[in-house]
Amino acid sequence: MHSRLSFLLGLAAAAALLGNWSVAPAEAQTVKAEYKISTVVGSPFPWGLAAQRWADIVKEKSGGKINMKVYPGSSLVGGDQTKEFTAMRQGVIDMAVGSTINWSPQVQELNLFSMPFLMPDYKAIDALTQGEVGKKLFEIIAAKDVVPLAWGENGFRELTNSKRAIKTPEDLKGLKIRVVGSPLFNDTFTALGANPTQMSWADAQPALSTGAVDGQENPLTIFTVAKLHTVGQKHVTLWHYVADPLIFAVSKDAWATLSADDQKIVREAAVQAAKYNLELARKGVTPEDQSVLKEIGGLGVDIVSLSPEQLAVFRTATKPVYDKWKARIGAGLVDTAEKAIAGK
Ligand code: X2X
Repeated sequence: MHSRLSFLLGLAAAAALLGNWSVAPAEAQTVKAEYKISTVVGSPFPWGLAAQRWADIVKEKSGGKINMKVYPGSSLVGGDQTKEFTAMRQGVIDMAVGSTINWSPQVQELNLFSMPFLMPDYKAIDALTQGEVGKKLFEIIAAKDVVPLAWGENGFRELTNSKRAIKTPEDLKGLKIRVVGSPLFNDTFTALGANPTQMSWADAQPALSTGAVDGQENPLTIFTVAKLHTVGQKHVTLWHYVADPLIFAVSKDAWATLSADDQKIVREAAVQAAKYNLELARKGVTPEDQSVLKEIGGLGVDIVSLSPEQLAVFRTATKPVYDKWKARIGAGLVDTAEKAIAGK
C-alpha cells in the first residue's frame, strides 16, 4: 500500500515535470525567426560594428536561439533615418542602435545633446548619459513603447567643408551645410550665418560630391571611414559643438516575444556592445590619442583647432538658439544637465 502510494506520487511528479516542459515549446514559438536591427551606418564604422557585436553576443549567449540581423543604411525606413523611432514604435523595426539626433523629431528631449556647446569634453557626455539625465531620458523613451537598454556613441561632430578654413562665424557665411534631424540644427547654422540644408546621410554623400552642398558635420570616425576627403571635404574645424550618443533599444512588441531570461541576455549584450562602441568611437580622437587626426592630416586635409577665445565667439553667436531650445526641451532637464556637467 505504502509503495503503491509512492509510485502514484512519483507518477504525479513526472506528470508535473512533463507539464512544465510542455511550456518550453510554447514559449519558444514566440521567439521571432529574425530580429531586425536598424542602423544608419554599418561596418566598418564603430556604430555598425557595435550593432553587429550586439547580435553576435546574443547569438552566442542564447545558443543560437535569438537571431538578430543588422540592416544598415536606414534601409528599413527607406533611407529616412528620422523615421526610425516611429518605425520602431509601429513594430516595423524590432531593434535599433540609433542616434539621438535621428530620434529627436519624436523625442523632443533628445535634442539636449544637440544644444550648441553644452558638452565640452567626453567627461561631459558621460556625466549626462551615465547619470540622472540618462536615466530620465530612458524613462521618457520607455513611455513611448521603446525599451532602451544602453548608451553608445557616434561622437563629437566636427565641421568640414570644401571651401575654406573656418575659424570664425564670418567664415561660415553663405556656406551650404548639410544637416540632419531636428530643426535645432537649422537654427544653429542659421545663427552662424550659414545656409543649412536638411537631408539624410544617404543623400548627403552625393550632394557633397556634386558640390550641391559645401560642407557637413559628423564625427571624425565617419569622416575617415566614409572617406569624405574624396568628396571635396578639405577643411576640418574641431569645435566639439555637439555630440550624438547612440541608444541600443528594442521595440516593445519585440521585447514581449522574449522570456525574462532572454531579455536579460539581450540587455547585458547591449551593455557590453555599447562599451565596445565607446572604445571604438573615441579611439584616435581624444587628447591622449590623436591617431585619427594624424591620419586625416596625412590625407592633405587642413585641420583647424579653435582656441578657447575663438570657441567663445561661436558660443556667443549660438546663445539665442541655446536659450530658445532650452525652453523647448524643458528648462528642468537642461538645468540638471548643466549641473551634471559643471560637477563632473
Ligand atoms: O546622418 C548623419 O550625419 C549621421 C550618420 O551622423 C547620423 O545618423 C546622425
